[in-house]
Amino acid sequence: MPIAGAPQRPCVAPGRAVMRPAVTVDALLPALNEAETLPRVLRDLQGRGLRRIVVVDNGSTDATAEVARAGGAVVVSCPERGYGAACLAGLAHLSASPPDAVVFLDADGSDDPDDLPAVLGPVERGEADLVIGSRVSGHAEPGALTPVQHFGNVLSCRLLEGIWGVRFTDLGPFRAVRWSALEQMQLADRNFGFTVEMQARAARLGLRCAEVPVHYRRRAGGQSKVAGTIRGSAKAGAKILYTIGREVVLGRVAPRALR
Ligand SMILES: Nc1nc2c(ncn2[C@@H]2O[C@H](COP(=O)(O)OP(=O)(O)O)[C@@H](O)[C@H]2O)c(=O)[nH]1
Ligand SMILES: [Mg+2]
Repeated sequence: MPIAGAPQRPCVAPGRAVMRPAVTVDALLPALNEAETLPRVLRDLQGRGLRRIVVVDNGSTDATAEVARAGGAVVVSCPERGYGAACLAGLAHLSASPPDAVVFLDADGSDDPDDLPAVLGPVERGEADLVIGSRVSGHAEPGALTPVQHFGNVLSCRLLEGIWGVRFTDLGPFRAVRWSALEQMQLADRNFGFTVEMQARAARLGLRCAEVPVHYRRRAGGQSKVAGTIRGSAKAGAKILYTIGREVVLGRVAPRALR
């Protein structure tokens, strides 16, 4: 069932066999020093029916902001480093005129915009509040996901399933979420825990979760800040486990509205 008030008939963008989303969708890309990869990512996102493409410049020291503007994106500045801080700054910006749904993806060229219709599909059809693009059930280019990421995914997803009975195979960055679900979730994690916080809270609140397979490529240039370094992986892993644990505790003690 389409979202109330949204145009119900999808149309096709000229020159591209991609459906225009039947709901208003804004894209949000956190970006820290991604000037090398952003032009292509933004080019590939054009003509796909997105209302706005928002790049959150996360204190970059390169030309990320300029490149993003030149590529047609709205640039939001968030000097406080952290993936979650960047995402939250982007959401705060969107809240002035919220879309029906937000699609998150990385600025490093790893996610494939051709997968956008698949990721948005369940939200558009009114079947899901949160859709995760799974790099595990989809196709990850050799080397795009490290063994540590594979292990972390399996562990986290087993925990999510064991605790809340919701089955995911990945904590991937390419995801679509309904605005009303974001309002309910009140996400707050300011760094590596943001993606898992979203999944754990959606599961805990009984929101409708879905997963679709997506492609995942090695980053197209620039430098990895998380999975590509031992320090980044260790910090992310610890934060992910902490976030799941905290969500369990919150489920027991949070006010009824958040339970
Ligand atoms: N790790 C990290 N990523 C950030 C931050 N701010 C924005 N990002 C963006 O988040 C995305 C994921 O980061 P990336 O370095 O590709 O992580 P990896 O794929 O795990 O190696 C990229 O688009 C980054 O530019 C930040 O403070 N830390
Ligand atoms: Mg990456």
